[in-house]
Amino acid sequence: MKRLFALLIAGLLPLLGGCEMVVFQPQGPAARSITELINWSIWWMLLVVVVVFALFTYIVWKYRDRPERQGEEPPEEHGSTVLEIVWTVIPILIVIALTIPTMRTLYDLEKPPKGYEDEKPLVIHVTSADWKWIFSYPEQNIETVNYVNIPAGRLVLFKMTSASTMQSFWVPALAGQKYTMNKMETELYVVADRPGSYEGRNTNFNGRGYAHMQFEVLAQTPQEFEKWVEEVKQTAPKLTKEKYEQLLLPTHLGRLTFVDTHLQWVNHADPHSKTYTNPELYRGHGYQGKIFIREDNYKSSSTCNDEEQKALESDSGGEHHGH
Ligand SMILES: [Cu+2]
Repeated sequence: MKRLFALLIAGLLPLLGGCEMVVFQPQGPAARSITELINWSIWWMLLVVVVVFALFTYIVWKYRDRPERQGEEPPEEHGSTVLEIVWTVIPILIVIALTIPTMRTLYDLEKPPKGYEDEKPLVIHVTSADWKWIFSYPEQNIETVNYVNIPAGRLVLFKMTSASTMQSFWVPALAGQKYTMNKMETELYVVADRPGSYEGRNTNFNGRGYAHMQFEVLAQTPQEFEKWVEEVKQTAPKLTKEKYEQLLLPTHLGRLTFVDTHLQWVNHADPHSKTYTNPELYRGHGYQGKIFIREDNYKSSSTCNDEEQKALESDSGGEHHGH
């Protein structure tokens, strides 16, 4: 038995060693405040677990069957006001202790982190498509696919949207998860403490390519970043409209780099933008992606006939009201 237990432990140790708890190793102020909140919550949960298990053990031990009791049962308690107050007030206090820091953190995450309030952010537009991430640097006039370089120690503002279905942007080492949605914009402030490579991924299931919808955030020194921008400007091909439409097809792509950004033709965050969602590509479970047809103006042409169009106009499903 002992040997079995030792074997089990020996077998589990490498698993634990290989497990990177990236959420508990924050590399920026936003992720740090989330980690602090998680730790705070874990302490309170531990307190509850410890108290409950201690009481359970004590009660089981205290009221165990003993020979001198001879099957005698302890008296039942009825309506103890003191106990009622105790087990109502304690949970309320715990909920308050969890709620206040949670709300404070959530609201703080919407703003630039402390110490960066007055800094002008580097704005990077994030466009998610099936199944890739497109990053546009309007100021630098360059665009990347599936990787994004940022200067470490500088405030970065990601303005995020989706060219198609809803996706979710998460770089656990740097910030919390946030959704990207077509025809609307979500914002995420990020600062990386120091240079390093961080993994980002989509966390919202959106079809068969979902699992591999990953990207790298490379935080560089400001000098390295400037050098990289210059290099891209000199060596990368120009982004054309045809090339961009190809990018939006539901495919996996490696890393790509371009001069110019797609923002000159379309900003998918604009409520009146082209959706670039081709309903034929969403033919799942025997249904075409109906909610997309109505507003679909893929390449400015309608793909459905008049009857279909009428049927869809009377159907109010699929409306997306703002948040
Ligand atoms: Cu939405």
